Amino acid sequence: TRESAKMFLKKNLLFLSTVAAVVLGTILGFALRPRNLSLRESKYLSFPGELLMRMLQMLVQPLIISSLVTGISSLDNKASGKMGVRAITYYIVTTLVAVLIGIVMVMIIRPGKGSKQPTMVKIEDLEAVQPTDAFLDLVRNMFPPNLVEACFMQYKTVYKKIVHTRNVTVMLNGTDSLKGSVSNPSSNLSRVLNTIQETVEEIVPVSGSSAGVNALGLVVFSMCFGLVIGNMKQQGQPLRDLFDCINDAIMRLVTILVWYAPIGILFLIAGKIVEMKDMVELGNQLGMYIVSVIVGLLIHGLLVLPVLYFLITKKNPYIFIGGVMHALFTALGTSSSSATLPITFRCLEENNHVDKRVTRFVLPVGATVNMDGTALYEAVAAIFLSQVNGMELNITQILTVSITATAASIGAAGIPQAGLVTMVIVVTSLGLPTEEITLIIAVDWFLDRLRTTTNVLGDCIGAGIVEHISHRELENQDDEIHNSVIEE
Ligand code: DAS
Repeated sequence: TRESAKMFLKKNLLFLSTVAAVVLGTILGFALRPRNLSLRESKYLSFPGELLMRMLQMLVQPLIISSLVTGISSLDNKASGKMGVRAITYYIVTTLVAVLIGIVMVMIIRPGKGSKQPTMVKIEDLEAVQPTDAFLDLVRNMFPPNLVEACFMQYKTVYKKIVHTRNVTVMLNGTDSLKGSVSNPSSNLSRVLNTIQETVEEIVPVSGSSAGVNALGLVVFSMCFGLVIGNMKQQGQPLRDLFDCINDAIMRLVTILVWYAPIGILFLIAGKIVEMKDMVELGNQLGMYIVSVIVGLLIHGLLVLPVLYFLITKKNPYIFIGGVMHALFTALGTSSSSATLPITFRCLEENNHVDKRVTRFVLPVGATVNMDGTALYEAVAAIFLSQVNGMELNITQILTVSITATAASIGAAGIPQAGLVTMVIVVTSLGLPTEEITLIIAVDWFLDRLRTTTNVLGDCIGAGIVEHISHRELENQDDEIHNSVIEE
């Protein structure tokens, strides 16, 4: 037993340390809250976590390109075509199921019912930059910006506009008229509100689609390039070897980085919990809204996806999920599917032994377009906001929400709070004013973690299912390689 305990520890040390990081980060965060740290101090606290995010982001772009190009070019067109169709079918089916679960939950729990509780949205000014911030920026930018970074920068700039623009305390209370005190009396409330309104609208073209499109563009480019060099028989071999080698090199970098991840996650969570002082007094409405999202995500993640996995593969889904727990906790800590991608690869290939030709194809696409958690969340949030505004949705509007929530989740990039951004599409499709979204911003950082974890779980289950269905093509491919080696 001592031997087996040592083996267990060695095998799961990383996973256990990530769990410990989430727990300790939460404890540290709550221990520091009474200290009322300033915005800058909480930024310092989460700095090690931000470094982790940037190191992971630095790997994501080359990882998506090299894994997709290698994955697709290593399969013949027929096999990759079939695998692609299966993956896309899985994505659409599971995302629609997630949306339906979300709609049922929010229609049963009806969190938006009853009078609108006063909801305080507290937004603070960004304090002036200090030399120490400049130093931190220097360290931060040691990791080369890249396309994903470009999305982040655009996204961050606009994100700051919406969250840290004004020193505003806006009380949205029961009646339609907005009452509230604006800390700098010079600017009147409506001007501030339409500042929020225009920035909310602004963020859709900038970060919702651009981050989504950029990440999506990267995926589409890599798939086309992989298809082309897959068809360049002998001539393409050096390129195929090159990308294969880049992929292995990136995964070696991940192996090094993965030891730092728990430390980064600890400070990421602690920093977020300290910042949580913007948290609104949770009226029972918002409380029930959070319950609707969480119950929906749990049903989808712990029931629907495992049952689907079992029905198709006849294997125990919970053992499969056990193998990816490290990736799920990383998603919980970073609230970014694309930042978790390097660890998702490791978990599926090393713990669950999923064929690399499948993971390299399914995971990069999945992390960008397959977001069950986000789709469910957007359906719940949009319908919650309509309930808060006393709207009764008819079947057409319900269908509209299903379509727009699915589309918005595909458009969302795998970056923090992308789902909040693309939700503007769903809210607008219901004819609701977009500044309603300020109602749910304060709790979004928490729900983002949970929906991102569900997104990553959906990608993992998808890889397991696609591998199972495609095992015949993969075996044929192995035989062909085997025979050609014998011929040589
Ligand atoms: N945080 C996004 C992700 O990485 C999901 C979201 O914001 O909805 O999957």
